[in-house]
Amino acid sequence: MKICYFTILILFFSCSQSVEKNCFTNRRDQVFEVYKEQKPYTVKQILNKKVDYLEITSLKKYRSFRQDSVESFTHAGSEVYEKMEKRLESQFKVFREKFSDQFAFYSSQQVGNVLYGLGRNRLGFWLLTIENEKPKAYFLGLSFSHYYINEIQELPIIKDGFLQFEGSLVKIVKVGGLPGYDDYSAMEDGKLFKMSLKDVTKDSDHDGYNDIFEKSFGLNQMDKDTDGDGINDFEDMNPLFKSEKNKFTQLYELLQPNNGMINMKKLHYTFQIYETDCDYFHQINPEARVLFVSEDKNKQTPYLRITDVTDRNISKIQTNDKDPNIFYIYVSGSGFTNDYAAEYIKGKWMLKDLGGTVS
Ligand SMILES: [Ca+2]
Ligand SMILES: [Ca+2]
Ligand SMILES: [Ca+2]
Repeated sequence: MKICYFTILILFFSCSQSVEKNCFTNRRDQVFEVYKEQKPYTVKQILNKKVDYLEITSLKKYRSFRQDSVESFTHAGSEVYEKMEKRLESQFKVFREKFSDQFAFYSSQQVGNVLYGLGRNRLGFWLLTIENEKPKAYFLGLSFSHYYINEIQELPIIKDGFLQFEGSLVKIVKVGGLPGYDDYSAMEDGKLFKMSLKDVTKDSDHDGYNDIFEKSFGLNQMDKDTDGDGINDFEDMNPLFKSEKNKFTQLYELLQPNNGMINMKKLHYTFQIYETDCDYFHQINPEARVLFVSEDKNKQTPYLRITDVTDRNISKIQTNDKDPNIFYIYVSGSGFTNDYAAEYIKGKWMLKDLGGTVS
């Protein structure tokens, strides 16, 4: 019995210690993890580490990355661009109605009574389907750090039970002096990315998210309810962690973006992704879907290790040596930080906006 008590005591101690370390600091320069730039993969590394359901072949005739990206993005206002916009608008009208603004839409194709499309959002590329008026999205697990898919494609996107996308192998080039701004450079053009529809649409636990999505973001693909809180992954606004209600979860909830009148519950494919190991942050009950990435590279999924899916972060809580009721906390995005002083008075947080910095 004594041993048992002792183990519990150690467990309790190490746990509360990690909350302290992962959630609090008394130094401004330690509130955020230090960003470490990674070396981009070579073509050989991309091919060696590619997911096994993906087949890559070379095309004889193709649109280069340069041609496709220049024509698609930089001619805004030109006649060609306007024609393309019009075409896209009518082509993707149905997708926009069914998926609202959750994706940028690419190619589409009707096969039998299923309408297929390719979508992209902050998380990556998705196969979209509309069948009997019902929209569904399946994550492809192709990191935009490595794969560029052409906006314009001559070949059909669905053929003989396979998805096929034309594109290039790319690397991200950080643009100096413009924080948070990435540019791409093609390493090899003329690729055909092929995956079977069977592999992509596989949803082993039938919770509404395909296996590739769950694996990529650390959800359990064999369990409908990853965090065991009684809410299925597809309906859970915070599917990775059980929500709790306490002083510090409330502080993190207050700092969530305001989505106005939009009902975020219906947007099953829109997530705010944060990189943090702080339990209080993990335990929030948010209005918009959240997913969390560990700060520790070794604990991240292979997909998240190579793909930067965060565009916003909330810092650790900075304590104040002189006044234990006052804390500082920082929200950061690409190129800006917003500073807040937070005071806990009679069970409620008073937030004071201290301004911020733009870098
Ligand atoms: Ca699933
Ligand atoms: Ca699941
Ligand atoms: Ca759940």
